[in-house]
Amino acid sequence: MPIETRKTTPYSDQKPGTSGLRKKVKVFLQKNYLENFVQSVFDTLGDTAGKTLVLGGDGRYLNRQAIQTIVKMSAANGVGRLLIGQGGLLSTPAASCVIRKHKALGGFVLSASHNPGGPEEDFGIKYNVTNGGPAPESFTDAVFARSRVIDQYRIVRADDIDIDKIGETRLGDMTVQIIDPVSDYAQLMEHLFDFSLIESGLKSGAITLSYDAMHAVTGPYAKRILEERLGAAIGSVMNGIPLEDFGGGHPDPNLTHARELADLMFGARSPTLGAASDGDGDRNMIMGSQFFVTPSDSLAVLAANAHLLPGYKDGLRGVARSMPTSQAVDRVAHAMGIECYETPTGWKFFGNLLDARKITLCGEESFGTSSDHVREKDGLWAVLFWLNLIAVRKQSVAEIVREHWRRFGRDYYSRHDYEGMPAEIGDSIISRLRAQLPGLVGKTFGPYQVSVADDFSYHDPVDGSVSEKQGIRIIFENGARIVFRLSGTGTDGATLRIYIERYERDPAEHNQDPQEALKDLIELAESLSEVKTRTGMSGPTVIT
Ligand code: VG1
Ligand code: CO
Repeated sequence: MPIETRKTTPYSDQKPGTSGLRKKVKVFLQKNYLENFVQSVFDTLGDTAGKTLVLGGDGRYLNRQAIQTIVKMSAANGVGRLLIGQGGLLSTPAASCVIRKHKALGGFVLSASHNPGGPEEDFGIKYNVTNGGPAPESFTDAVFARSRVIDQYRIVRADDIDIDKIGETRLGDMTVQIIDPVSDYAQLMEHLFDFSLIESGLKSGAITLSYDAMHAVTGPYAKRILEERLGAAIGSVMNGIPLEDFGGGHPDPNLTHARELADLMFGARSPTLGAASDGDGDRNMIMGSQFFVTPSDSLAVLAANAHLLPGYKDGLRGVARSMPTSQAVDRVAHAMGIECYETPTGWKFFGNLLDARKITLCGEESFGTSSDHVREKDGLWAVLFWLNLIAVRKQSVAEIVREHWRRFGRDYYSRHDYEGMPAEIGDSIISRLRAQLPGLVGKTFGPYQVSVADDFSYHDPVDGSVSEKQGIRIIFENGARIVFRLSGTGTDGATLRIYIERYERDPAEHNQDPQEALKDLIELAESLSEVKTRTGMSGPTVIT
């Protein structure tokens, strides 16, 4: 099989963001754009001779084509064995599971996650390392540095391989195994949760379920696990066929983009549990009948109840949340006497804590929760967790959350996104806020006195690495917070994210609309950042 070394010229914009390299499809279609990035990963990895890699994606436009390119480049770079999800599909958590289970060196996950797909939309690629998790910053920085000087890549000249038929083939010296994308993952789930209890709840009709796969990768996983294995009624999985353009929508599970599910859950005949996942299956939205669970609350509830589930019966070692995630889980950790770590946004920061066995559960406000079973956030896992919890506690979602608030207090929380502003304006808002920080401490705004104002920097307790400028925090004496940061996953201009939270201990005050409960803090955040005047936008584009 002829291996070709082809000349190329570098691009200057291949810096991975919060989660891999995400760009418009048109950018990826530029000559050698994908090849440069993939070769930069191989060059960073060094010796891959005889090693196993995992490959799959969320099925979006360009997925199949990119897989063929990576297959041929893997063969040319000496990879020993490639495990590919049938049809080129692997959800992000399933890829993590497969890397771990088959002791692979790592893997490529092709996804732009919750961003829309199609010829005019987004594509993405990320590399996951041996622990199954996203490559740490030291690795992605090295890949970026390499991509800026790369002048050649290696590829074999060969026909495309058949990625739709399960089985083993060879490409030169490399073994290619097309695997069932669901089975390893499904087995792992069965091990963590009480499947027979969930099954009897679903089969008896005591628990009903609607799961929106949003035409993205989790369709086959959800059908196999929820409907076929656990006996949820056929049709419980909505939009279960992965489409290259996700049916034209944003595969982003929130009340704005998962409208169909939200309407159902707030409607008259709502099921016990409503849930949705994103493009690559690592996010989850949880709803009960007439009830929305904020991701930060979901993490706290899972932490408080984990011991009730088979996979976590021995309790939790510790927990972690990303900095902008609400402090609800901190209260649970405190009550349980375990450590709660605060990391920057992005799953890659949890990897070290999980590997060092400092934490068992972790999560982000952006609809991401998971545990030490993989090294990614895991959408369906969270759904199964809630199903198991409902089956054990025999209570509704709303009852479980309200009881949690009574015990721990409620952390009112909301995130306001201002999407699609020019990058310079986004940068100027942040730098202006940063400049204001030293003068803010001690200042009073209505009932709020600033006690801390800084730009979050994280000192990894495991490897000692430091990540700076991870978000502007304004923390008040009473624990309320406003956080500002720019998105690192968008592909259109800049997105400013404003995170607002306030704690309420008094159960009599637990039934407010978060937008009302946080009104004064929201106004303060808008005036401190001048977001409306500087962008000309009348309000956020998405509120979660
Ligand atoms: C967003 C979320 C972050 C999440 C990341 C990847 O990043 O805020 O919490 O880890 O997406 O999620 P940013 O930089 O745009 O705020 V996924 O499901 O898109 O891989
Ligand atoms: Co995702």
